[in-house]
Amino acid sequence: MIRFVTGNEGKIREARDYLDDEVRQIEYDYTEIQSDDLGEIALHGAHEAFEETGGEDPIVVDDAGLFVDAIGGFPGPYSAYVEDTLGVERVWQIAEQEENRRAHFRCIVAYYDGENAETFSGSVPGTLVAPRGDGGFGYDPIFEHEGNTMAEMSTEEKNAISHRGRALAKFADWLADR
Ligand code: ITT
Repeated sequence: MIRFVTGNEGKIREARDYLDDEVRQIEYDYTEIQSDDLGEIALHGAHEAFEETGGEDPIVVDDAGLFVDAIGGFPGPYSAYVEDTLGVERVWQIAEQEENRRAHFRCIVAYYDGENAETFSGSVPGTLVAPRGDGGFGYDPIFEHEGNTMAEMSTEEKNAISHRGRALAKFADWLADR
């Protein structure tokens, strides 16, 4: 069993769709250290959650972000804060002013079981567009990849191409080899 630390049900849905192991959601508000490096943030969170929650099953923390090329990778590691404050629609309005609307999502899955610490990363390129679709979560409605926004994809379709899907695939391979 894997304990997946997140308040975001969308992440759990995608992880369950991908992993053979049982995925249990735990809500633990780990300290998000300030860093430009998603891996560092996620690993720190995984260690803290493992130490503080007292369980024995391995912990996974997933840290993700949207990086918009024309504005220096913003909002990047601050994506959750920007979603809460500006909102997804306003991020689109900022991108709309730019000729270059390329962006990518990145995801780091950090694993810690009390002994082994590992990170797995995934990224996906796309283009920002006016919001379309009502699946997925977060920035999915404004992120288009090969003609569809991620909010227009099923969980399975999104996992097949997404940053999280790619990170989870590496994680699943690593788990299977242990
Ligand atoms: P936890 O920290 O509790 O896991 P969160 O939603 O805050 O949940 P992140 O900090 O990793 O998770 O997410 C950063 C932001 O990026 C947040 O606004 C998410 O909605 C968004 N995000 C993450 N993964 C995404 C995805 O697959 N599609 C669209 N937006 C995503």
